[in-house]
Formats: sequence, C-alpha cells, structure tokens
Amino acid sequence: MNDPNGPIFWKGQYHMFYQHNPNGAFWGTMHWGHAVSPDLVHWKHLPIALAPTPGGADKDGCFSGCAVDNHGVPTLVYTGVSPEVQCLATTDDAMITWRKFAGNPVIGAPPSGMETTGFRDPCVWRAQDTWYMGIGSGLKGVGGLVLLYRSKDLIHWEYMHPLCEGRKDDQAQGEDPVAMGEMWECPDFFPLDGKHVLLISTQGSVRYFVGTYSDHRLRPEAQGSADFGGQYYAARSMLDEKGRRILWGWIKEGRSAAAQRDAGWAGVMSLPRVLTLGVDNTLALAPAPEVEVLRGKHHRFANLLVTPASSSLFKGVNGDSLEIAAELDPMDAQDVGLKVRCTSDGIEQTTIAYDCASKLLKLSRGHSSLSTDVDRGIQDGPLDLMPSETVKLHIFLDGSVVEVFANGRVCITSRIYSSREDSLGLGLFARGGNAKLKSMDIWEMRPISKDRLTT
Ligand code: DQQ
Repeated sequence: MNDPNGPIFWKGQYHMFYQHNPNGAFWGTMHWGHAVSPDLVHWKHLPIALAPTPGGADKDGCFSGCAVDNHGVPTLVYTGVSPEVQCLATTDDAMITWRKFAGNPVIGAPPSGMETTGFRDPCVWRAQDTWYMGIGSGLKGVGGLVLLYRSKDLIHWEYMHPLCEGRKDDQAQGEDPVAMGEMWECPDFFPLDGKHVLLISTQGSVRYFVGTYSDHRLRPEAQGSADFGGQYYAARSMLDEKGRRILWGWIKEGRSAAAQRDAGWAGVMSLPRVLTLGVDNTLALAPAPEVEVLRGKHHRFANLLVTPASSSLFKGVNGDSLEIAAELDPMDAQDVGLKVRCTSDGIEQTTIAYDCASKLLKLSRGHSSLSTDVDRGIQDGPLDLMPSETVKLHIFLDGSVVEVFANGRVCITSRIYSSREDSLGLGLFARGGNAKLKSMDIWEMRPISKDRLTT
C-alpha cells in the first residue's frame, strides 16, 4: 500500500481506502484497497473498491482522492491516469460495490494555458449548496499550488483560482518555493479550531499551512511539518462522529525494493492522529486514545537519575510492540533520551533523544540494524522547549515501525529493521551531564490480529 485515500466515517464505522497494488509488494497498477473498523483499531478487509477500467479514464491507475457523502450517497472522487483526470464512483450503504460514473472524467484537463507539474489527488468539501474541489498541482520553476474548482452537482466543475500557492507566502517567510516542492500532492483542506488547515505532501514530507480562509483563498499565518521522519507521506484526514479531525499517513519503507518483494508487503498505515491547533497556530498531533485498548502488561518507573554512566537496560521490560510515555528533565545533560530495540551488548539500538544545544528531537538509526541494506540516517525535528518545560515522549514501537510524538507538537515516524532477534531491550541515556526521568509508563501492546474482534 501507499497513500491513504478517502477516509470517511459512515453509518457508525470508519472506512479506509488506500493506494494498493494487488500484483505485489511494489508500486504499480494502482487500485483502491478498502478496510473498515468500528473503533479505529480493529480492521476488516473489504473487497477492492476501485480497479483500473481497460480503455477507461483510469485505465493506467486509480490514483489518490477522497470520499464524500453526497446527500446520502457515498462518493469517491479520485484521479484517473493517464493523463491525470478527475473521476467519480458511487455505492450504496454497504459500501461494497462501487460503480464508476459513466461520464468520467468529470474534469478532463488542468485549466487552459497552465503548464502544470501534475493534476491529481482531489480533496472535496461542501459549503452550503456548493461543492469545492482542491487539486494538487504546481508550476515548474514557480512552486506548488492547489487548484480550486466548484460545482453544484459533483459532475460539472468550474475552475476558480488557486486555493493556496507556494510562491507568495513562502517567499515572504524566506523559503524557496521551488525547493519546497514544485508539485503539491494529496491536498487536504479543513476547518480546525477557528482556522483553516491545508495539508500537502511534497518533497517526501507532509507540510501544513494554517490560516484564514476568505474569498475562497487560504492565507497562511503559520506553517510547518506534520512529521519530521521523512517516511510519513500523503496524509489524509477525516471527521468522525465525535467531531474529531483524524489524520492518517502512509509510512514508507526504509529497505530495498528486493527486501520489500521478499517480505511480500510494503508500506503501512500510521496510527490515527487527532489534530488540534497548538500555540501560535501550529498543528498539534496526538495518537487517538482508542489505541489504548491494545495495552497489555504495564511497567512504571519514576524519579530516576540518568547519568552518562547509566548504560543498563531495564530488566524484564522488552519487546518490539511497546507503547512508551516518558517525561524527562534534561537538567544539565547535553542530550537525553531512550534506547529502544536494543541488544544487551548494545550492538543494535535505536536512540530517541533531545539535544539541548540544537533544540532538536533526534531519532538515530546508525546502529538500528546490522543489515547494510536499510536506511540508517538520523531523523530530527525542532523542539524548542519553553522555560521549565520537560521532554514528553510518547513512542509506539510496532515491528519495524516507530512513531514518536514529542510534547504534542513534533512527530517523527521512522522505520527500523533490527537484524538480531534479541533487539528488544529498552534503556535510558544521558550525555554531557545528568538528567532525570520524572516518569515512564510502558505497555506491552497486544497485536490486533489476535484480539477479540472477528467481524
Ligand atoms: N501517490 C499516488 C498519487 C499521489 C502519490 C499514486 C503520492 O495520486 O500523488 O499512487 O504518494
């Protein structure tokens, strides 16, 4: 799988679609896979929702898009290729069999006169009696943009203007809009806590713009990265029955194409992340509390001094499926953090640490694996602590997946491929001074596949 597509809460269930190649663990012949869940945690596969139609507008693939409720009719809006055009498909309440609109494509080309870098991944919403569609695009040498269309019926669309462009606002903030991505993929646009948010995926990461939406244009007032790992991409959100804005992302692989084929699978969906606005209109992300249902055996530690000499691993606490919530006071240490997926001799280990001088949260994979065929770079994100603020890490380990949430505002999603079976240990470390572990809760997580739900 790759991109999440059209997540939608429908008749009491969470539906998730995703870019899927049924022919193997490699990208190609894009279909829409489909899964359903009553609780965001336990999922059941449903039949493939969309497949390319030979000779049709999507003959070369059903690319990313969204799902909307069109007055009671679930409707998928997606990009057919090639060329990139926008298509519709509908179903009934059961959401099993999808029928493509006979008049596809509903938008057959970008606005005339525009030489776009791409024209795909529609995001559709309704305001009063009008539908709006943002389409991911860009202009070579200028920057990415989202093209805005409107329609009364989802079928006849009129181009308006860009919803948001890389060029102006980013130049004002000193960023080179071309370097920031000449093609904005997978736009996702929604209101949040009194502002509007646009997410786009470009240059390997998901960026957000938070701002004011008026005259059908988004004027960004803040921007940032939804995740700093560089392995979280093409994120899409949904609104659930509780009014929460929930974000899903595709977690990419960090191993060779051959290893992916050998494994028989590639790509994985992130945990659901609940979005809110943080201070200064930044995006705050937290794991959905529903995930707590998988918590098994619990361990707790508190008030431990961590010194540069502390090197032992916690006894009796290990695993490759752990939830860890730790609060650390860096005191006078230069950096402080956790070692995870660690062998007792320390030969394999992954560190997640706060570097006080550079004010960076760092996930280091230099020793994550003895394999030479996997990603090993350091992934980092800026975490500027306020005076007296401690480092609060919320970490999920799940096989090769690591998802880190720091202080509610910085996420790093990564992949590590331990080669030793005993890379399961957990420890703390500090360098350049002493730090304090204020508290740490660890839960061994139960796999959903062995859990109670069978429907
Ligand atoms: N993946 C899809 C495209 C999208 C890209 C194709 C982003 O629609 O732009 O699989 O990962």
